[in-house]
Amino acid sequence: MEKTNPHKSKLLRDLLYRPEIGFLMEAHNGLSARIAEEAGFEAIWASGLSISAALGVRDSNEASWTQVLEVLEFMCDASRIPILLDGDTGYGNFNTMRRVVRKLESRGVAGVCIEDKIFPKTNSFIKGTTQPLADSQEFAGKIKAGKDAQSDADFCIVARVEAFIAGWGLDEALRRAETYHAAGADAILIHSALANPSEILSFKKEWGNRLPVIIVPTKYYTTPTDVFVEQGFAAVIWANHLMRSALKAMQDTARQIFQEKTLINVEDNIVSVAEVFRIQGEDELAEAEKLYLPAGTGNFRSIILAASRGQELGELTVSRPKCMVDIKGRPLLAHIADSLRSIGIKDLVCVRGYGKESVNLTSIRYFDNDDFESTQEVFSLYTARSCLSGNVIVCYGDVLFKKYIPQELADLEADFAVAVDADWQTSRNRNRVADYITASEPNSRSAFYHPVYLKKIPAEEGHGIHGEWMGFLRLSDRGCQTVKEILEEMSSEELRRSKIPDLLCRLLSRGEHIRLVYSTGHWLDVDSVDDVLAASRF
Ligand code: SPV
Ligand code: MG
Repeated sequence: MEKTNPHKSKLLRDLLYRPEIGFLMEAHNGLSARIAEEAGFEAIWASGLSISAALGVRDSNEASWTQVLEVLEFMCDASRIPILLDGDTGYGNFNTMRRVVRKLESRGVAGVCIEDKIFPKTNSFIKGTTQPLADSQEFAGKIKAGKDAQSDADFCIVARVEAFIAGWGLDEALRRAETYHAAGADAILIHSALANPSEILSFKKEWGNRLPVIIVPTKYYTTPTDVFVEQGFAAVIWANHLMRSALKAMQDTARQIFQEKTLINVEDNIVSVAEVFRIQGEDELAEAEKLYLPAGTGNFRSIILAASRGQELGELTVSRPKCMVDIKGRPLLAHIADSLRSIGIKDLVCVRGYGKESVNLTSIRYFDNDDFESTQEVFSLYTARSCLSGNVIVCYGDVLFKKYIPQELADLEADFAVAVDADWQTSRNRNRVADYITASEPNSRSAFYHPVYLKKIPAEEGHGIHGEWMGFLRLSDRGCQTVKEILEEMSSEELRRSKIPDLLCRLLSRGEHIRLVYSTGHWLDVDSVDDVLAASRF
């Protein structure tokens, strides 16, 4: 969607001056301009009648010329083909005309047509014969002023001769056309309100090819287009037909919905909302977002694995699973969901198992691992494998964490990434089960500046422990596909007994690189009654 196309005026000039006839379709706003272009038209007639009608006013200069200019700006932005503005009488005298031309050029309009009537004008089909014509010398001065004002040599000024409309004959039409030619007009528009083409044909016969001649067959619409081709007209303007067809469609739809008080019978007769988005260019915006926006988390999904009961919590988990244990008045899962949402992850998926009826927070999609007693986390993930696509953060349903931890994972451009607590000794002192890891290097200032990778999980004695895996796994779309492949490769026994660290081992043995982000503390997995108490202080 180019804002301005420096070649638009050249395209219009070429259309008018080439031997073959050209066709201009009326448009009156950005949408109809785009529709005209998509239909295949080479140029647009920015009709005064249609623009005023679309604005809900009369074709009598009720909309000011700067308001028309605003409309034109949208039309130019929305289309790549040249626009010839129906500039009425030029909206004033020669001085207004100069200013109009400069403004049109700056907006990317390719040309303007002015008619030899008096401001404020009246539409030619409203009591045309009673309409006074402009003094031809004064009108010629307006054309000359416009030509002198343009800075783009290709910008076209079309002189519209209204002699037939006003009830004058061929001689007056020819005399005026010649005066405007001499003043510098680039083309003549000869208008007629007859239901047959006799006036315009007689004009063309006498005028010959002194300047290109444009016609508007709104009233003599039954004339075959071949006639216009044969007589050598430069261009035909279909002057108001998008506005009139839209008007009919809108009237019909409005009446029908008003009468029937339902949309059921109209839906199939109107375009889909998707078509509206298409013509608005949503695709282009989506592509641009990929180029210019930080990846963000808006397109992330999180899969929360929360099928186990958490037997270690004793009585607390008799009637509900660990993820629903109360922490400061709300279930643990609600805190997890809040943290993920706070970094922009809206698509939350939870795999539940034990006490699944009680796991019922809203705005979370649930999958059920009904085999929770005899399976481990990988089986839960397998249950939700249909959600393994796009950017995903897999996490446990029993972990409290500061939101920067998943945020840092999301910010990494990696197919696989895990969060690791470098302060593992503190938790080791608490004598609890933990997944210790070995990394490509220990946490340090330098680790902050370049990529660190997971090397072993569990850490191998001798290689040293560099941290504790916190239960987060970030996957890109390719990462998701790889994990799905591994899940499909696993025997059913492997699927049932594997934990996420087993999955990480398989990724490593396939030669995948797993990025690692260090933090120190700022998370807590709830494994004991003491942890629940600690969680309340978290
Ligand atoms: C317009 O489309 O606004 C025109 C053509 O000026 S006509 O309505 O035929 O005068
Ligand atoms: Mg008009």
